[in-house]
Amino acid sequence: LTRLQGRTAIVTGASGGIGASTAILLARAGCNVVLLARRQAALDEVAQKCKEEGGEGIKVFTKVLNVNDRENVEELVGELISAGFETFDVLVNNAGGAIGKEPVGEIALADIDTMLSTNLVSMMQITQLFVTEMKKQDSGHIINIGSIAGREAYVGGAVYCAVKHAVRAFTTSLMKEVVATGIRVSEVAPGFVETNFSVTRFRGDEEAAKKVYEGMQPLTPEDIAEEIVWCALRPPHVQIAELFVLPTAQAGATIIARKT
Ligand code: 8X3
Repeated sequence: LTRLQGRTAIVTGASGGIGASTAILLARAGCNVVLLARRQAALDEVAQKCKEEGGEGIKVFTKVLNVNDRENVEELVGELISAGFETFDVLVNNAGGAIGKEPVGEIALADIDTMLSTNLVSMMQITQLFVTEMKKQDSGHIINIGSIAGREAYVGGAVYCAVKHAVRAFTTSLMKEVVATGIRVSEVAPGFVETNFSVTRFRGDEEAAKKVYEGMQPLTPEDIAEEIVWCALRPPHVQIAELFVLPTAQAGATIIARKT
């Protein structure tokens, strides 16, 4: 399929996990990629892979961006236009994550703030920037990464589940608002995917993170990247409104079949 050739995709949280895999697959599909993340070295590595996959024909642009740095985010569209990007075709809002598993009553305010601003406020800000451009074009595709946590609230996930439910609500409102335009809106909501997600959730405790996926086969970042790119590759009149993707051994946030 050549539908993404010569198009431009913006991916947040592109330095690792689902974001990095998605950027690489988009490049392979012939798409120009704009990679946003906090860590330059990791971004450079992903950019290199994108260039290898996409070849001479594609543009790869990286920008170190803390998505919570609101002024820098605001400048993004202007910078991309100066760098020669003419259209903004796909936006993958992937940046986000969970911090801690404390019960309500014991959650640090700083962690609440970080989860809200990373998963929600910055996603909303970036979406507003690009939906404005997409409306001018009367085309574009906004793909938000949701989660099983946006469908099912679980013990130890009060804030993360709340923000992912909010991501889902925001995505649905947006889809309804742009129904009369050529803009498509999708939510891709995975269950367990083995990335740095759990390491961050457990504040760097690799052992605790590993335990999450013990005795079961989680999804890989590539699995979800394939789904994201599949959504983007549908013809313009086809909108995958939502895609809920679980490992075969998972049937709910806490319904996991483990082989011991
Ligand atoms: C997915 C992570 O732990 O909610 O966002 O399944 S989890």
